Amino acid sequence: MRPSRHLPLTGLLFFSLIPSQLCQICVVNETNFWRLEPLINRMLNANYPKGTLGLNVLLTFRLVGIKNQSLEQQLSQQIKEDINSGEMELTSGELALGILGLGACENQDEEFIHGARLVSKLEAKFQAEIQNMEAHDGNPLTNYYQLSLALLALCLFNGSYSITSVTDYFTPENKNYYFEDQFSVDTGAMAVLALTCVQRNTQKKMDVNTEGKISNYVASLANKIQAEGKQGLFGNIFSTGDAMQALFVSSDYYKNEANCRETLRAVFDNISRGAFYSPISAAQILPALMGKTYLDVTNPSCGHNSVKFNTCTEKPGTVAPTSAPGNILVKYSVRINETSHTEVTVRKGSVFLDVMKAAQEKNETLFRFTVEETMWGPYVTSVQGIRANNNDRTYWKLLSNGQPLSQGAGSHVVQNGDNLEVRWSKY
Ligand code: B12
Ligand SMILES: *[C@@H]1O[C@H](CO)[C@@H](O)[C@H](O)[C@H]1NC(C)=O
Ligand SMILES: *[C@@H]1O[C@H](CO)[C@@H](O)[C@H](O)[C@H]1NC(C)=O
Ligand SMILES: *[C@@H]1O[C@H](CO)[C@@H](O)[C@H](O)[C@H]1NC(C)=O
Ligand SMILES: *[C@@H]1O[C@H](CO)[C@@H](O)[C@H](O)[C@H]1NC(C)=O
Ligand SMILES: *[C@@H]1O[C@H](CO)[C@@H](O)[C@H](O)[C@H]1NC(C)=O
Ligand SMILES: CC(=O)N[C@H]1CO[C@H](CO)[C@@H](O)[C@@H]1O
Repeated sequence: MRPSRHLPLTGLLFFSLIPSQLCQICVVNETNFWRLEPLINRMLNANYPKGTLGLNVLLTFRLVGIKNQSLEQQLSQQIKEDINSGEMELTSGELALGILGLGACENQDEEFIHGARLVSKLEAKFQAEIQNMEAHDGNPLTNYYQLSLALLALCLFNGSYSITSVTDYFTPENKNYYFEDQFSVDTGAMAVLALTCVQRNTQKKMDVNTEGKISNYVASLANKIQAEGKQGLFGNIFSTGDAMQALFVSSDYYKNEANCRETLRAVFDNISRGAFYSPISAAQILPALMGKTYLDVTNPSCGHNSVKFNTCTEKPGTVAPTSAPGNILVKYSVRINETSHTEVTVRKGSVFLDVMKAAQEKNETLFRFTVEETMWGPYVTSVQGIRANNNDRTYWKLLSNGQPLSQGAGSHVVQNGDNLEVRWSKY
């Protein structure tokens, strides 16, 4: 764990070295690099029909230093075009991810960030989130995962943000860290990264009182993340990458080698079972496994690595169900105040969304629905014409046999006899 080059230890340099040294705690070693190849191949072989769908992937490729010029260029080109066309309004989190990805590890896209005034646009979006909270009972336009991404990008790219807003809105008790009273590990982790950046930002002078507050927030959120730990995972497998990053920068947890081994074992196990099938899930876990955090995006060490991966670039089969012969019968219901039931027959290997489509064909009035394409796949936005709304914290919750799904409608494979449900809910 020695610094790679001997440079004079000026005060400033010393400061910038501390964080990166703290990060080199729990990293996959050379013997195990092959285990990460499925993650990289998922990202390489996916399609990114919209710029926003590749945001996390661009950031991850640059941050961990996987060099693939053609994909990198395609992804960065797409996001730039999306931004220039102005056709669709980016959310705060999308723009923040765009800035982090475009600006990661000092590359030519930095000119675009300045030219298109992306940082001041993000300042406005951060403000708009806060205004929405003031107007709508403390509910942001999007969510605290995105608010945290926005704060992080502003902090790393010299944007301005008000310290008072930070201390007012990021208190660990804020309801936006919780969904249905359950602490959201992903959300808390992103906030820890953002608040840690704010803490370390020497540009912004803070009084002792404010400094103390922010370090209390960080410590408390890190504790909440650790409290959600089980068998090395935090929250679930899909939040563990973000949680690892947060713990790298905010706690001693991974200084204990046993903790590191336990997490890596669980993650390797999940990789080998194909759990990180979607490129976004691969993109969210890979940085932590290579000892990187989003705070490293502006570090001189960003993108440096000596790893040679064996990548394979053949297109995988379609994500659609393997056309196994035979049909299965499942129950499906839509629960609002009353419940509408039906039974549908779908092909073996079908996903939740196929069931929704089959039900819709049976009775359009009861079972019509809409989805929106997101990085995680199709997000169910309305059923029976009733739309999810962030101002009211309403959403369509997906369940199977009474249990909430840990994947979306486009990914969750259904089994014969399942009792599937979409439930009008409040988070
Ligand atoms: C905020 C959030 C929510 C909010 C979204 C509304 C809001 N106020 O923003 C609420 C609480 C409603 C929610 C619901 C669900 N969520 Co959610 N959510 C998140 C979270 C914390 C941040 C998403 C975000 O803003 N990302 C940043 C922006 C820039 O990216 P984005 O893709 O454009 O964001 C949009 C989509 O992610 C979408 N969205 C949110 N959750 C999900 C889940 C799925 C499967 C899809 C397709 C889309 C989607 O909402 C975002 C805002 O519009 C992520 C954590 C993470 N690691 O990403 C989990 C996460 C994406 N959610 C997850 C899940 C499982 C769900 C549910 C399926 C749970 C359920 N059983 O019903 C439902 C979605 C059901 C549906 N209607 O299709 C999982 C997905 C895992 C996977 N492999 O698919 C994640 C990763 C959490 C986790 N660690 O398990 N979610
Ligand atoms: C790499 O890590 C594994 C466990 O994660 C360990 O068993 C092995 O000894 C390590 N190898 C080297 C070369 O450090
Ligand atoms: C980069 O990725 C593309 C697919 O996205 C692939 O066709 C190409 O061969 C890759 N190049 C290298 C050098 O791995
Ligand atoms: C932020 O500002 C500082 C000081 O002006 C400068 O050294 C640094 O390069 C800037 N960072 C970015 C990402 O623009
Ligand atoms: C459900 O019932 C409550 C109380 O009767 C009513 O206020 C609400 O509007 C109903 N919700 C829907 C979506 O119909
Ligand atoms: C759909 O369900 C409604 C309510 O139960 C019923 O009135 C209608 O006839 C059904 N339509 C079809 C096409 O079955
Ligand atoms: C989908 C999947 O493989 N999940 C597994 C991830 O690892 C944990 C701990 O090893 C298992 O409990 C999950 O079943």
